[in-house]
This record gives sequence, structure tokens and C-alpha cells, in this order.
Amino acid sequence: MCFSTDIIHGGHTAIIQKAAALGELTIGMLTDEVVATYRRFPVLKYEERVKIIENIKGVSRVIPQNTLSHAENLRRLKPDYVVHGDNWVTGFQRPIRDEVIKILREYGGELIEYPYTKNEEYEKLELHQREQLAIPDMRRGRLKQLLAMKPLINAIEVHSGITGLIAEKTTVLQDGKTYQFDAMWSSSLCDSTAKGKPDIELLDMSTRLRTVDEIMDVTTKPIIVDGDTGGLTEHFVYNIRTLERMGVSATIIEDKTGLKKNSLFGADVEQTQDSIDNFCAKIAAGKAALKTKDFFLIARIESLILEKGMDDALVRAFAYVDAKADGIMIHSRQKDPAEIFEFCGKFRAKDTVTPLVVVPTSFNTVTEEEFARRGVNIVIYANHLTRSGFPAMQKTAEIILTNHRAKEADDMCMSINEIITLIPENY
Ligand code: SPV
Ligand code: MG
Repeated sequence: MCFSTDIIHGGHTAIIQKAAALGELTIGMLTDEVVATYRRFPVLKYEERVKIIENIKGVSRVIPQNTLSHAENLRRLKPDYVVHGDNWVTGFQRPIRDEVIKILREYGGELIEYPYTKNEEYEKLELHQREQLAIPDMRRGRLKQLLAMKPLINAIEVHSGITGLIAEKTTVLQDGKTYQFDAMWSSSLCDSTAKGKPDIELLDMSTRLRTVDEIMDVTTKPIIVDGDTGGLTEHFVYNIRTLERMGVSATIIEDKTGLKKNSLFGADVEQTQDSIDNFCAKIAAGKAALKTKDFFLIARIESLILEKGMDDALVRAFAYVDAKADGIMIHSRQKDPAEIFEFCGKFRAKDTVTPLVVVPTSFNTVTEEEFARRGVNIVIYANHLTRSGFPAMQKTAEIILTNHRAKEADDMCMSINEIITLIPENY
């Protein structure tokens, strides 16, 4: 059998008993990383879940299962039977089941499925676990936990409840492995764009926090907030505490000063970089204002954007780490990732621990695997839901205007049934 659950109820013990009656029962326990990428972050860690399940009557042993696919464990153990609920006959886990059947056939094993009974009480328990994950004190430290769990985590831009739900729920099954986004990025560019405003720190803090709150209301994943320049240090020390209290996991502030413009303009517009001393003082003040050890203050270096050179970027990186920044974000608007790679190599030669963050909007050919090899820990897809949603909406508007009716736009649109059921009533 395979298990991932962090809530054990009568439904589980009943199926365990039936499986145990067939012989010696081995449980493949899904690791935390797998659970987090196919369902939700486990409330109980792998070791805890193993301890609970190995003490249930009928369980002979518990072994790790490193993918949603059972292939590795099945080929190694060649069990006579695989026991599972019949809830995987349709839906997301169907290919996993097909693979199990194929492997069992190779050596003459058998799949035994028991009917899966929907139970409202058990569903309430699951809902309760999800709610737990959304509580600020539970959510805040999750970025730190993920960084300890995986060499590289990814985040996708969110700017509303609905984009938050996309970040929360989108799951892909590929070659027996499951993929979900680890975290969310509240982008200043996309929050401003959604409100039809330029990305120049024009949205005030209350407006930015309102968006973050709207997203947090319907999601459980950790959130990294784009803090722009952090503003005046005297204001930043208050704002960083508000973010921490809300359950945000990190903020990234960039070393610019005065009227900030979006980095992707680069040196085409006038932008001023802060002095190292001033920015270090801002980092130190922000860190001193924090109340927990869970919240990350990440310093973002604009030297490559502003064409100040690699040496300047590196000097700043080490200074910001000395000022106690919890991470470094290096930004570039070059299509060629060479300067990002050079920075990562030179930074990692001296500092192997401080998390490194990149935003590959321009250098978008680099895979996460390659970033991980270069020592990057967080990859942020900073604007992609905005950039993909906008052309779809614009095209639909044009089609309606062209045809003087909406029928021709139907193919571009979700069905009415899908839209009215998109949001479950008791999320
Ligand atoms: C944002 O998403 O608002 C960012 C990243 O700050 S960038 O737009 O590349 O500057
Ligand atoms: Mg920004």
C-alpha cells in the first residue's frame, strides 16, 4: 500500500486491516516533497507520519516512496498484491494506476481495489488541515521549511484571489512525478498593472496589503512580497512587521532610491541605486524590527540592471549578507544568462549558504535544474499570469467588437458550467 496522509481515520485502518489479511503488509510512505507537490504541504512531517503508521496493527514495515509513481518500490519488492482505494480509477492518479497494473503484469502480481466511500466527517478533517496551513503562524515559516527540504523552489506571480487559486492548485503529472508551484510572488509590476497603474511605487502600502490579504484568504502556500525599495527606513520597519504578522514568508527589497521604475526598463530610464551604507542600514533596521526567525528579508541587487558591473554586484551582495540579509536576489534583463551565471559562480565561491534568488523573465531559456546546479535556491516567474491573461482578454474583447455578438468568442472562454463551479463553496 501507499500512504501520504497526516490524518489517520477509520477509513484508513479498515483498508489496512483488509490488506494485512492478505499477507505481510509493506507501506510506501510518500515523502514530504511528494505530498507537497501533489496535494498540499503535509501538516505532519514524514518521520511523524511513519511513526504513526508503523504502529498500526497489521503494518509490517514502512519504507519511503520518493515519487507518486509506485514503479521504483514495486520493481524492488515485487509484492504479490497492491491494495488501493478505487478512487484512482478516474482523475489525476489514473496514469499512476495504469503503471501499477502494467508492472504487476510483468511478474504476475495483482491489484486489489476496495470501494472508496466518501465520508463527510473525513472531508471536514481534511478541510480543517488546509485551514491550519493558512493560519499566519503556520504559513510564515513554510518558505524556510521548503528551502531546507529542496535545493530549489519556484514561485509564480499572483495578483488576485483567482490567480492565487491557480498558483495553489495547478498540478502536473509527468513521468510519475508531480509538480506544483512551491510559493507565490506578489509582484509590484503585476499588482500595479491589474489596477491599471505604472510600477513606480504608486500603489500605497494599504493597497498592496489588501491584494496580499485577498490572496492569502483563499490559499495556503507561502507568499513572497515584492517590497520595491522598502521606502523610507522609518516606514519600512513598520511595514515589514505588518507583513510578518500577516503570515507572509519573505519580502524582497531592491537597492534603489527615489522614484523607482521597473527594472526591465534597465538603464533606458533614470534610476538611482542606493549607497551600500544606506541600504545596509535599511536591511539591519528591517531585521531588527522582526519578531520571528521565520520571516526572510531578501536583498535585491540592481547593479547588473543599471550597468554598474559585476564587481559592484558582488561587493554589494557580500555587504548585504554582512548586514544580515536572509537571501540575495540578483537581477538582470539580459536574454543571455551569462552574467547571472557569472554572479552565481562568484557568489557561491565565497558563500555556500545564503539563499540565492533569480527572476528569469529575460533569461527564460534556463531550466530550474540548471539554476539549481549554479547554486540558485528560488526561481520566481514574476509576471507570467498577467502576461498570459491580458492577451487572452484583449483578443476576446476584439472578437466581440468585430462580430457584434459573443458567439465567436466562445472558444476562447471557459464554459458557464466551469465558471460557476470554479470556486468550491466551502474551499
Ligand atoms: C516585479 O515583478 O514587480 C519585480 C520583478 O519587481 S521585475 O519586474 O523584473 O522588476
Ligand atoms: Mg517589482
